[in-house]
Amino acid sequence: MNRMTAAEALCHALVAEGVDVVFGHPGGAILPFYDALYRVGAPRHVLMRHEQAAAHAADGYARATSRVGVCIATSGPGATNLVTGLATAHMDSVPIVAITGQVPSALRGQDAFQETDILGITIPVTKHGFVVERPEDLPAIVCEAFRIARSGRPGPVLIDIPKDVQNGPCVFAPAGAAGNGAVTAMAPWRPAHHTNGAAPQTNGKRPGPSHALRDAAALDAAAKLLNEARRPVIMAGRGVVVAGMADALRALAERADLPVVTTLLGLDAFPSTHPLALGMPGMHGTVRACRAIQRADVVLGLGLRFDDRVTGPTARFAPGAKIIHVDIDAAAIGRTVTPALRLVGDLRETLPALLERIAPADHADWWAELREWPRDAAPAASPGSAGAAAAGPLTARDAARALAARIAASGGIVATDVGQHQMLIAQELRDAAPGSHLTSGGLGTMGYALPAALGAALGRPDRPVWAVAGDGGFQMTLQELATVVQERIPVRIAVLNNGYLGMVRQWQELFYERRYSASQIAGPDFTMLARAYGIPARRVCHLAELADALEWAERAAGPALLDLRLPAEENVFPMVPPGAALDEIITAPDAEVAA
Ligand SMILES: Cc1ncc(C[n+]2csc(CCOP(=O)(O)OP(=O)(O)O)c2C)c(N)n1
Ligand SMILES: [Mg+2]
Repeated sequence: MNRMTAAEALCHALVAEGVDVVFGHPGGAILPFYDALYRVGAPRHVLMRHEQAAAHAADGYARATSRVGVCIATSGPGATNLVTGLATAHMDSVPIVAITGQVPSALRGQDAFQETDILGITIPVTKHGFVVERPEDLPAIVCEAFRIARSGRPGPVLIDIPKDVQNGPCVFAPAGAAGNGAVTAMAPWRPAHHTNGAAPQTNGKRPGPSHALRDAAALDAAAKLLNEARRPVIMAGRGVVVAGMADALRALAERADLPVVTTLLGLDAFPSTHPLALGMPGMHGTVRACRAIQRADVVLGLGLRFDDRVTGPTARFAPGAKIIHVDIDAAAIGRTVTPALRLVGDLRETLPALLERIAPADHADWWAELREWPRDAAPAASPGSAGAAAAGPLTARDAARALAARIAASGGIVATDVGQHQMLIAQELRDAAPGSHLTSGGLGTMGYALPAALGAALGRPDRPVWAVAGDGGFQMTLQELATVVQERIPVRIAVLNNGYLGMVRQWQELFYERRYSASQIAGPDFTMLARAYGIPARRVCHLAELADALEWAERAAGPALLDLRLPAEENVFPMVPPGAALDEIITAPDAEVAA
């Protein structure tokens, strides 16, 4: 038992949760915590240049490590700057704990300097929020916040602490803390009727079989549907990655010869070069994945939301299929598509239970049909044309392909931003290991890549980490180059620089008769900018120079930046036009490929 201030107890409580690094930016209302941090000396603090980036860094750290990420901000503008990052994490089920300072209790409700109701503002974009009213409550609240963030369907949790409460007396007993273990190891089983994370503590023990048995009838029914299916398809989402069940998914698919589609956030749940892999579904998915879904008689959805970018109009989604939707979040089931069967539960329970019930099968006729449709988004360049292509300008497709190959070959982690480059990397990345493809899928947050990569690099110092951003999104958070330098974070940065808000321009070209309204975007010379921050940089204009530049960046001892100059008007295909059904997918006209 140690007497101390609540601010000091907060430092100790974070350390007891296993937190090794926090991302934040100080200010008046959080100064007691920063003073305690100075005196306690732990956890490590990374000073971010903007609080949005602090939240993205915590998010990138969490996705790459399967641990809880932590971000810190002062009251008022510091706290509101976190909101986009919290919403990003909330949409993609990423466990983070955000700690905000608040004006002293006596001033609350007076529109005091830098007062804002951050709890109220963040209710729709967090899993839970706390205001700490009494200093002695702080350790238990921290413990509870971490438990909620990582349990069930993970998500962001806010802790708002008035300044006087931070200064108040507190007793800290470390025994209560659970340890910032992997989400997969710590998340307790959540029975179907709990929807807000309020599951009982299990002290990290795996649940017994009784819960699974309760759903035995639904599991039997799901297995029957799958065993009798002639054209089955598995759709796997981020839930498979969160649950750490990529191996079980593979076992299930291989046992019954089941084709596997992986969503943008589930790309790292199943190896993309596996013979059973169909690729990504949805707006920029593969023809094979999209057509398979439309022809399927049974769709098994595992840990995904069936969001609109994946389904297109739900009335025309998988028209011949009975859908089995398996998810830990009961509220996610039936929100968009109407399943024939609902299975609420933890994939660590439901997947093995399903596997037991699935009979070996062979779907040769189905595969004969599936193989008629291309699985690659774009054909590989023919060997004869390679020389000509190398001498010509670098295309976005070639840049993404080379980057993805390099990152995969080095066992790297990639954080992408939002836009054309994001879709190209998703299409080109091969066999990403779980936790190695980080992107803002649900919210589609530009500016995510650099701070997320920075957080991932601190969480996984053993792996090369790349930020791949467009020239538009990069300009939203490039101030974090200073953080990268100050903290000596060896993140590699590739800016896919087409001089446009490329994805917006693509829509304007295809659907607004080329009226490029506000989509042309100027930027600085990114190589000079990087050097101004102290980061070595290279510009690449031709494919022939790319391999060398990638190798140079990979070998750099610290951060490095590549400015990849691309043609202005290249489009990303395949594409399901907005409002169209998945089988109305269009592929690139020849002229596009050459453009
Ligand atoms: C914060 C935010 N603002 C606006 C958008 C809308 N948006 C989606 S993609 C895009 C263009 C991205 O341009 P760039 O970063 O250059 O990437 P590119 O598409 O050119 O690869 C925009 C503006 C968004 N997703 N996020
Ligand atoms: Mg661009």
